Amino acid sequence: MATLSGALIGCGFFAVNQMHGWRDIVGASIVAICDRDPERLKIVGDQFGIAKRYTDAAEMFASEKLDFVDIATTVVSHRPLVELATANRVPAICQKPFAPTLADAKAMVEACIEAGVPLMVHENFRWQSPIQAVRAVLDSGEIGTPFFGRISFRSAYDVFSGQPYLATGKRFIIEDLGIHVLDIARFLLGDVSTITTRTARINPAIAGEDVATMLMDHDSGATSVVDCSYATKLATEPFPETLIEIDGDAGTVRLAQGYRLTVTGKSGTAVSDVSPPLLPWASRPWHNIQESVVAIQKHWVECLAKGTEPATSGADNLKTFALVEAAYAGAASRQPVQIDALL
Ligand code: NAD
Ligand code: 89V
Repeated sequence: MATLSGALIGCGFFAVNQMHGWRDIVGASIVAICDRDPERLKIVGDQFGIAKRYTDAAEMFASEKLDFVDIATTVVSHRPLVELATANRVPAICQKPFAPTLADAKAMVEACIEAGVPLMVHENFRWQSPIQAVRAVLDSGEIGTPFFGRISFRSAYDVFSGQPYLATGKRFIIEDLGIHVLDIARFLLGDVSTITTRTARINPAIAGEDVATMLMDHDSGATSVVDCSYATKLATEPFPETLIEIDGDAGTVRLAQGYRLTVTGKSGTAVSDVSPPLLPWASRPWHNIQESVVAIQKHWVECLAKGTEPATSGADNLKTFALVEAAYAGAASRQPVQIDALL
């Protein structure tokens, strides 16, 4: 397979994981990087030995011959950068949250479809190996047809020291973390027709909500609860584990803290350890997320090679992003929100 030449835009906190990921992937390599902050450009360029460095993305597109671009900036720059990639006919990966608004996200998807440019949202949580293990149980038929799910992320981990912007936005946990958990709910139980949401801000030092509880109707007929909190102090801090309970008409699956998977179904009960591997460059407790970065990047390279649509394409992610918008609207109105009306 020919090696694809990629560029990364945004050399901040999370991009370091993406750069490690690219270094390990056969079939693609990062040949240029861009950050408007020269200090971040130098840190990441020196760490990963990338000589071609740009402070302006337009200049990079004009100077480099790229097979893809990996956009790892924060949300306000996503639409202009995806549009720049599209104008240059360069396939793009865009970090979550996809865009500041659903209208922006739709415009980005439209622009890429019109230009025939592949677009994937870096929605990596569903690629975590414990989440994939739950999906494999559902696919096996062992628990029958799911009728209930609880997808839960509760923690008191200090995310603000690594990502200070998370403390300042009017929107916090649904937009930043809930978006992943909502996507997992879609991945496991299918698309959603209605969402009802309650939020709270427990930490007085931040601007946005740090607790969200969402009740969803899935098109399959299943009901799910997605609950997220960064205000939950526990005996053993579970960050960044997503815990899962799914009940089917023939059994149950539980993904419990410590990556313990319990399946009770047609063949009895089986308990297994589905801990993610600790990659050589990874560090606990982030190794779960770090592993999923490599998995989604591999998926992108395979999709480009085969000409297939990524699982978390821009078009797919509109359905996850619509849940975020609907959750905020429903939290404000205290009314259920229909998803179809937004798409
Ligand atoms: P950050 O602020 O640490 O880094 C962003 C970098 O982008 C900064 O260095 C900034 O100078 C640069 N930048 C911004 N606009 C630019 C532009 N127009 N051109 C060039 N450079 C530009 O942010 P972060 O914490 O690394 O988060 C980046 C994105 O990754 C966010 O969207 C965040 O939600 C997402 N994120 C995803 C995960 C995940 O697991 N998928 C985890 C953490 C963060
Ligand atoms: O995955 C993320 O998007 C991160 C974190 C896990 C801290 O919420 O921002």
